[in-house]
Amino acid sequence: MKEPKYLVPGDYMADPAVHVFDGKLYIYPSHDRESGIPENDHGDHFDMRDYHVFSTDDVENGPVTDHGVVLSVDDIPWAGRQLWDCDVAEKDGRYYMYFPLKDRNDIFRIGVAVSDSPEGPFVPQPDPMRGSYSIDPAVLKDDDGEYYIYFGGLWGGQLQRYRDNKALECPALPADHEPALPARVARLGENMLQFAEEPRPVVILDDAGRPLTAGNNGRRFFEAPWMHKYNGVYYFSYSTGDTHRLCYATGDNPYGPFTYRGVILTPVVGWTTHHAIVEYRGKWYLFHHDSVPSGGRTWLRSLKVVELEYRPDGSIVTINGTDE
Ligand code: FUB
Repeated sequence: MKEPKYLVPGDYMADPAVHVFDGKLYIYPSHDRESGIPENDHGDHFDMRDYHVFSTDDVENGPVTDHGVVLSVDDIPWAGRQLWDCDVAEKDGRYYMYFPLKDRNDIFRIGVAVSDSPEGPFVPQPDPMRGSYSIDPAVLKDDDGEYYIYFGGLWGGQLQRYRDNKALECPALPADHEPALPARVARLGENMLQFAEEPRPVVILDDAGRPLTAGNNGRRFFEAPWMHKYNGVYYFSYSTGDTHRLCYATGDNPYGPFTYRGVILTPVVGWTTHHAIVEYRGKWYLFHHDSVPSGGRTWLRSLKVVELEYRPDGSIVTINGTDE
């Protein structure tokens, strides 16, 4: 596959989470819409209200099926506003959707909704996950059958409101020379509905073994965590937010620490960048989004896919985004 391809040209979809279930590829995106809310650093303009599920069995040439609305903000008992990036994991034939949503106090929490099918519909639990906060959940099913949930996002994603899993009285970003705020990871409990442990920091180190600093915003974590394994190595990838890159770091276990390795995707048209990395039928793909079709409106994003290449040493070949 030489050129990137738009997957859902008829609608605005973003933040793809992608998995292979029963041999088919399932895409779980955010559903962007025009809300009329002015753009700001809190992300109020990302005022999404439902999720659709898409599937295909031919990423490069095949049709993409829209399975319709599978969860709506109106069905979530604790809902305030803003359904942001979700992910779905399968265990024992049931499908668990993890989604960030602001509660009625305008605090992001992570909820779970359950289905018997990867196509949904998903039925939400009555309450958010205990001890959950911030945004962008992404779940790894590890080879030993354990599941790990990664999450977190700065600025509008509210991660700066927490330290050691406790809410601060005043949100605070670290000084430039201090370690950057990390994403979080927790093993999921047997029933997939709660954390099995206190979330831990996902630390990213530089080549000298020092944590990346907050001032290193070309490399440090901002939002959109994703975890995949390639040749037994754990690849933690993420968006750098205000420098608009997708970067990655590698490690030898799901908790890290991870060592910074490089840039996967340079900036795209639009403010946010977000992704999933998946192997399907022997090839690796980067699913992501940009705002080209909407003429650069940052809150109206379109889903894309492009093939991803690894070098023999396990490094990823950088892909050029659309903002050149
Ligand atoms: O879609 C809203 C937010 O924008 C996501 O949660 C972030 O990752 C960014 O893509």
